[in-house]
Amino acid sequence: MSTIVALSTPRGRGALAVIRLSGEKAIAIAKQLGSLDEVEPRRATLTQFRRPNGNEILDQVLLTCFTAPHSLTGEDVVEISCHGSPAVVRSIIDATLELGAVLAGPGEFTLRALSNGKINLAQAEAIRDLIAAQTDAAVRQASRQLNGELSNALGPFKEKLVEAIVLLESAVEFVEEDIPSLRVNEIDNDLAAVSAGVKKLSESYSAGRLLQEGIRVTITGRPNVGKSSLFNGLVERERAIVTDIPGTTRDTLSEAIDLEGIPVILTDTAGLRETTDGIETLGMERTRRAMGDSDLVLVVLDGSAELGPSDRDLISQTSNTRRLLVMNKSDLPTFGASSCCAEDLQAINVSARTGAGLATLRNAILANLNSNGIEDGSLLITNARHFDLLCSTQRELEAARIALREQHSEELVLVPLHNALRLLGQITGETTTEDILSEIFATFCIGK
Ligand SMILES: Nc1nc2c(ncn2[C@@H]2O[C@H](COP(=O)(O)OP(=O)(O)OP(=O)(O)O)[C@@H](O)[C@H]2O)c(=O)[nH]1
Ligand SMILES: [Mg+2]
Repeated sequence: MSTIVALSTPRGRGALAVIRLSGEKAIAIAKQLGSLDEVEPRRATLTQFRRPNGNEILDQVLLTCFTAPHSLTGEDVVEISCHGSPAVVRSIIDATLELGAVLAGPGEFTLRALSNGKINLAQAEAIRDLIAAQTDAAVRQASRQLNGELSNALGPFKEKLVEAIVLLESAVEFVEEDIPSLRVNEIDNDLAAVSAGVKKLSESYSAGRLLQEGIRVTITGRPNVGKSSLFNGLVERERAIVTDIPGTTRDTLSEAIDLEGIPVILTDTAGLRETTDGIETLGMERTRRAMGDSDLVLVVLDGSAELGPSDRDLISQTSNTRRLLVMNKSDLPTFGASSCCAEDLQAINVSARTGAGLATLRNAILANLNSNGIEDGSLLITNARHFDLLCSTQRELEAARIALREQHSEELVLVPLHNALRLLGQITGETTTEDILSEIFATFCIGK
């Protein structure tokens, strides 16, 4: 197996950078660059790295070596903390390449940890998710999965499946002994319990997906209703330009906010109205695109003015979209509180100017997003691949139960049960093919 090298900290300038080597030659390369006879494993060693051919000093570095199998990858691993200049990093990596290392591919360190049995596939994916996590709640879920909670949750399901398979397989071998009906009920009950457990886990994906991907919320409305003011209120800083001139916002503007642990990408948009202005028209096209791409639309209305035709158009255009109506400028005298109520539209009253009603609006956004389970401490499925596998597992289990109840031959029950077991195994990687593995690891970053 080759010796791989990569920068493990972000690119760019910093006080320090960490370069990682893994493989047979890792320790020999470090010793040669540091002119060291020996390095003690798991102890930090301060040394000067020199160019392999020549005496030029590359940097003063801190080395930590881990010998196989007691390392992240299960191979010999060296971590080099050097000064965080891109030029220093490049010259050290070049020097390791000269001494026989090769550049690591995306996720190759984690892949090696996986092949050496240090972690399972669900944990490898949790490492990627942990690195990508944007909020505390997302970090907590990824850490739980990294600790093996998902694999532990699947363990009892697999055991029950194996038990059922063993019973049925033995019945196949002794053809003349039909499975007594008592046993059929017992197996069916076990399968029903597994199926319900798998279903419950897969249903947590609607909340888990929000954590992982974040949700897109777009603010829309006619010009001057206070969209940008509301945007600033929700992102809690003066991010967008606000003026009393209609048509101030020309382009979409997005910011990430944290709503009770859920990452939300909030987008302010150009106000929608009839116009002949070319730039404004282009901006409005972007508004429509943002609305189409979003999980939730906030339709902002001005409560201090009469609803105009553009307001009405927008209200009817968004009637089949996930939306919240927001009546802004509640600090001003309301223009016939009537206009919205008369039409029986439920709107949330806010004042972007005073901040009144923003807490209610935040809660309404969360309530709209089916975020149940994020904060109640349950394990969530956060990964689309796991979700698909759980859904397919459940389908196979139900097919097996039907075949069992309808007294089909044992083989017809066994095929879907074997499928279910294989699908569950794909989550943790026991039954995952090379193609799937390389597809998953292509989504990792280099150095992980
Ligand atoms: N009294 C009051 N004025 C507000 C409130 N929100 C916004 N405004 C004022 O309304 C005007 C328009 O606000 P913006 O936030 O720029 O409105 P917009 O919807 O982004 O407008 P465009 O970008 O032109 O589409 C500004 O003068 C704001 O100060 C509010 O809650 N109360
Ligand atoms: Mg604006």
